[in-house]
Amino acid sequence: MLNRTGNPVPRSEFRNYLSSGYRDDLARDILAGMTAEQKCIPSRYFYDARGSQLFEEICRLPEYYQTRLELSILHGACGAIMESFGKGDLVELGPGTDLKASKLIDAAPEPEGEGICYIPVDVSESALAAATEGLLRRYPRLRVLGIVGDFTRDLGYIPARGKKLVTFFGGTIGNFTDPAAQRMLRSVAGVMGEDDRFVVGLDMVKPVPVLEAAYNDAAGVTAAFNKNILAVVNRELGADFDPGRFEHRAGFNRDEERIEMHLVASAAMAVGIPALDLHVAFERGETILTEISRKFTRESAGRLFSAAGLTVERWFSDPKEWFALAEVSRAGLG
Ligand code: AVI
Repeated sequence: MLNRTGNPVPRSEFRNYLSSGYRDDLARDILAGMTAEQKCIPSRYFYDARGSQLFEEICRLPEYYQTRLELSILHGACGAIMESFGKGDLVELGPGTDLKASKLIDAAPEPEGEGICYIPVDVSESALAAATEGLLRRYPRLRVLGIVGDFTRDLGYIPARGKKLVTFFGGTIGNFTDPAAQRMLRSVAGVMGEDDRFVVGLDMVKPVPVLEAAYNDAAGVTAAFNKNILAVVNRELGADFDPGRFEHRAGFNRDEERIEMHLVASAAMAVGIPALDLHVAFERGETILTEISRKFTRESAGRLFSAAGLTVERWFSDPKEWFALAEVSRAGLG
């Protein structure tokens, strides 16, 4: 394709909208989290280079059914999803690998990515590059607009034009508290038009032993992933957490329908965080909450969506309904 001056239009472009620094956010969150009654560290800080590598390992674990199930559900659903989408902007919030986007692009009515602009949104430019390189090679007509930004606050930068299919895979919506999930879903609803669709991956409520095994794998990868968050705080804020003196604990909270992941102090200790001029005292057995992972039913997910102005149009799931993709539209338009 040529532009007005006769030069070829580049097929990919990246725009960086990251505003505040990662370290400033971390400092603010650690100060709040270490002075709260239930100490906590937000789960977004798991994903430094080592944490992202450990998470990829988790996705391949026999106990961690989610990634495989979601992919097989998408395999069965992509034809129907792409038939109604046709072409336009394919927005992926927090892309991991290029696997899911390529399933969708393969199922598009037109070949080679014709008519599709893939718009991945992620805080990591290298994650965006990894997610898009292979796609550009595989689909010679695909265009890419990478948005380097935080999908919890930067969705306003997604161009308002034509038709959109927004995807949020991996069950990550479950890592948000209800108010945070509401804010995020509302901001997605805010960029959707009448014919646009939003496909969200949801991990569903299932037998507790299956859920708990997925977060307590025999190889100890999830434990290493959990403890790595302390290494992140040490590196970025000069703290002296000793990961060896914390135990990994993950269990299902039936009332809240969520897995809660903690780091448990195995002895009383004091931890210094020089960048915050803070000393944190731990009693033996005291915990740091590092992650919640909510599990849904169709009813609880429907309530979450409708409170954010979204309506479920279709469900896709495996026969046991252990994982599901909800295809939602913006309610009340049209
Ligand atoms: C990214 N997220 C959906 C994962 C989950 O299952 O909540 C993160 C994870 N934590 C431990 N294992 C995987």
